[in-house]
Amino acid sequence: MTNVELAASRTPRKGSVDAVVVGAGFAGLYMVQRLREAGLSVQGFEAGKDVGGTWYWNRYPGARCDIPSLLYSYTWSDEVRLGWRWSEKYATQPEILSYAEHVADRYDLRRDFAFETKVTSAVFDEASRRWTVRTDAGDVIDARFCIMATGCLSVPRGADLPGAESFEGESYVTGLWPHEGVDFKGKRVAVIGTGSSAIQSLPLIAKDAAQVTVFQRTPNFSLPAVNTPLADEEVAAFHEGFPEFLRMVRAGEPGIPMPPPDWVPNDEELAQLLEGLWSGWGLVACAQIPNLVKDERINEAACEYVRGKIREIVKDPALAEKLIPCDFPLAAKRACVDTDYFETFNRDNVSLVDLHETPIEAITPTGVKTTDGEYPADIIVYAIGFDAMTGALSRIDIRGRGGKALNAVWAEGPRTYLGLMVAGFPNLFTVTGPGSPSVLSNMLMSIEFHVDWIADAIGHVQARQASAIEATTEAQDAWVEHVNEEADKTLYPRAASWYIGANVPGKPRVFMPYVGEGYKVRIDDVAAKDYEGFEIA
Ligand code: FAD
Ligand code: N01
Repeated sequence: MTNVELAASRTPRKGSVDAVVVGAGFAGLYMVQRLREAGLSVQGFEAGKDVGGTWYWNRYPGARCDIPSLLYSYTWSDEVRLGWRWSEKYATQPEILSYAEHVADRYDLRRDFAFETKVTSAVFDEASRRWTVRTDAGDVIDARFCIMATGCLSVPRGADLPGAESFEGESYVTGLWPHEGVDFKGKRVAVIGTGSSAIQSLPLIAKDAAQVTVFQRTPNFSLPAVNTPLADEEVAAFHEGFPEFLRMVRAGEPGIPMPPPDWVPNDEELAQLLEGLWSGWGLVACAQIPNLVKDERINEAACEYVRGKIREIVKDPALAEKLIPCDFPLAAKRACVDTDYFETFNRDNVSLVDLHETPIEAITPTGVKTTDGEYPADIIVYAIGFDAMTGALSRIDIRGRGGKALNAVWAEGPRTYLGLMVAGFPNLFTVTGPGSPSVLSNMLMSIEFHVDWIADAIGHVQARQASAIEATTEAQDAWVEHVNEEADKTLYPRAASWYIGANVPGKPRVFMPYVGEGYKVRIDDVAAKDYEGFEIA
């Protein structure tokens, strides 16, 4: 049933609540729980049929987390933590989805959500200082607070290549994968894209398909997951160290051992750190290399290390050179964590088309046509990424004071205070919004930090018997400047990545995540200083 059909099939909700929460991923689920605990009435909306967000939508073969599962877990419920046993170092999508479902069951969170319902608009009324939220199912809900837990990577780029609609075979988008799965057996498959989604799915697709052609625009850095089942001892050790881990992350420390910031490793030490990249600790190993994304010498050494590994793995030297990334620093685009990605190119049924040499001209009814000719396919897999960080917000007609549209205010790129609120939009919060570390962190930690901060801020507003909290323009301007300054100290802006919106034609190019240190301490400090930079009316 489409959302429009669904709208006709159920009675639209009307009424008043304290808070609306949009999204039932890890952010929306915890947000609802915190607001309920504070005694607020909540209405949640979720476009999907059930909870899970990212892990509900991204069901492509091989989908897994790239942060070790024990760390990619909520910390707010001891009962959930101790009652859940991850089976592998990097859990699969079905297991992570079961975890989200488990939490929803345990806290009966579905009760407050309307599923298969997209929020279409949120309009602030200055007189009442309340939001009116409308959905594609005809709901009209009035709320004091509106929390956008809409996700940073929740709007997949569709099959938008020229001629895509003419393709007569099957086509799939990794971020909207069918629940019943896809049968690749005996099929000729075209995979477009070489980001994390393609890198995770290619090895499994290639095992089933008759033949796979990978269409690569930019080669990518990928580190081996060396995934293993989790041993009881590892789990026990994690739980034993958990209080200290929690203390560290709550104190704003990264939660993993980090090198001293001023340590400049000598060649021998650096060589040892680089070996870590192939140890199976992927992004955690990257974090161990001091100034990896600040120091060109160190970054280039890391790039060369990975390039050397690709040359070792891929048997055909010409093919290896095509797979080697050389035009952006390691980690300036999110490094991928894979199982047998480069090895898969040694298979007889896998070939690579380098789109830098021969760009795609069009999708045809029977395959993919490049300047070099046509590659016939039965199935096309689009692994071409997301309208990241602002995509979900920009698809909702959000209007703040004076009827100003968020899309107009953000026409030159997103501007927020702390990634949490936007000047001119009182009582509207963004969980892991642009201007916060979000996608450059273990997202579950960032989500918890934001949800806790938002719940406390709402509690503060209520305790003062106030009706609105809003970021001041001055505080927002200063924060945006600081976010940009911090980004400019790094190598991040050197990659044409989705962090700067470079993957979506026409999107303003602004570096969106916050890369400075001590973010959690900052937002706690702002709250402790009576919400410095916010006006409470
Ligand atoms: P989401 O999980 O994206 O949930 C947002 C929800 O909001 C979605 O379900 C969406 O349908 C809903 N929504 C959006 N707009 C509307 C609307 N208008 N109306 C109604 N509903 C709406 N991060 C890590 O830290 N580690 C990882 O290992 C990791 N792996 C990832 C793997 C994949 C394949 C992807 C795509 C992302 C991964 N991420 C990872 C990032 C991941 O998005 C976050 O870790 C986390 O799951 C985000 O949770 P969320 O609740 O903020 O957003
Ligand atoms: O998307 P991407 P993704 N024609 O944007 C190419 C998280 N995640 O879904 O680099 C041809 O990274 C594009 O090429 P280029 C993680 O945060 C995590 O893979 O723009 N190709 C690129 O190769 C990740 O970073 C996991 O030149 C086109 C690819 O498509 C984020 O989600 C798994 C094209 C898109 O790569 C996004 O990952 C999955 C076109 N028109 C996702 N347009 C984990 O491992 C784009 N491309 C946990």
